[in-house]
Amino acid sequence: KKARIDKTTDRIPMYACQRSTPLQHHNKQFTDALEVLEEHALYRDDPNSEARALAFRRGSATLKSLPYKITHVGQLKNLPYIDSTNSSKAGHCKKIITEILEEGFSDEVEGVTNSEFFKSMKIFCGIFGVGPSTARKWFYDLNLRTLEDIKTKKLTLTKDQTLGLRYHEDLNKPLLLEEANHIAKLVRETCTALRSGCTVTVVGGFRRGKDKGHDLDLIISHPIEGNEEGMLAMVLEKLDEHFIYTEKKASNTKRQTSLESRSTMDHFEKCFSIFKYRHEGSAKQSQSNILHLEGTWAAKRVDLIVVPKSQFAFAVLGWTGTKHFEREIRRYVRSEKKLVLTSHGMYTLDTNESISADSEEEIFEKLGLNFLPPSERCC
Ligand code: TTP
Ligand code: MN
Ligand code: MN
Ligand code: MN
Repeated sequence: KKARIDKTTDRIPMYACQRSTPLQHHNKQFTDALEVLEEHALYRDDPNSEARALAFRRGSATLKSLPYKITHVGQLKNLPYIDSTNSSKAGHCKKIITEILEEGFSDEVEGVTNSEFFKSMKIFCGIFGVGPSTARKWFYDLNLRTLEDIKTKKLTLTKDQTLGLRYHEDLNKPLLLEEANHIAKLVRETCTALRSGCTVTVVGGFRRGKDKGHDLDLIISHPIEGNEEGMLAMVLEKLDEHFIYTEKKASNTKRQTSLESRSTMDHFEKCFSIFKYRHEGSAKQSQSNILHLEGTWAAKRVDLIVVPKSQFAFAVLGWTGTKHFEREIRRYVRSEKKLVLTSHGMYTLDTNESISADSEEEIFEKLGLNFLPPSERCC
């Protein structure tokens, strides 16, 4: 087995969904650098930036799946999206890795990291409700640079952005596993009390085994098809005092056809929310500190998604991520299997027939893929 791993000429599968990618890997120095360039590309607004970003992510994803550390340029030979004779984009990844191997750092990456544009865009996009296009307007049109600039300037903000600024400090602290488990438990107990048999499943980064994240993603479902209906409104009402903000998205029951599958957005009834997380022992703390009579709490992002049983396995797969894993498995399915995979189901590309599945394992099997547990989808 060891010999197989050390042979650099061995072919690494092209698609990230065909190989194991653990959370902890051996090439962080290189993948961090490539992901800075990916992030920078996503901040920019030229017609090629999406493709550029993807190329950096693909190169990074290849490195994350290697069971050894890259120590010399020769090991890059034949690596997908890094060593390719006919791709200048792969060449760019290779150039960066080579620079880091030879100099210990990459001039280009350092230049981007230290640029005013990158630093400001990172701050602005770190505000809940702000994306690259708003951030670019603030940077270029209004000449804003810092969080202070945003707070002091009388900007027209959306509801999201107003709250994003108000709770900026809280929302930019990572949500810890222990806190996520507390919130999940509360939502689960509330749901099952409202309707017996209701299930609440942790998806997103925490399902992949991360010990912190930027939010908590929860799928609400029920073993009897249809019994999940109405759960979102009920649980939000029951937990009203626990939420600072809830942004509800109505479900779009129109069946997603293969024609619409390009859109990565799904059609589930869901809610992007800000949760008022009360710290453990805060009541005790408040007694000893007269200034904090209400106890201490922090704003935390929680996503709730309501899913009918027949789509549950697909929704769990689609919401477990990473975003790159989802992109890769969908690309594999379309190109190699002539099927369409979404968070709602699986369909034949030509006749749009639905193919059902009751578990993630069954989906992988029907796609001719070896099963990857969530902890191996960290690409
Ligand atoms: P995120 O919560 O954005 O990311 P994450 O949980 O992987 O990482 P973090 O710890 O930073 O929160 O998204 C989780 C998954 O949900 C991701 O695979 C994409 C998917 N998703 C959808 O399918 N539809 C949506 O509308 C959104 C917002 C996410
Ligand atoms: Mn998440
Ligand atoms: Mn995220
Ligand atoms: Mn989320």
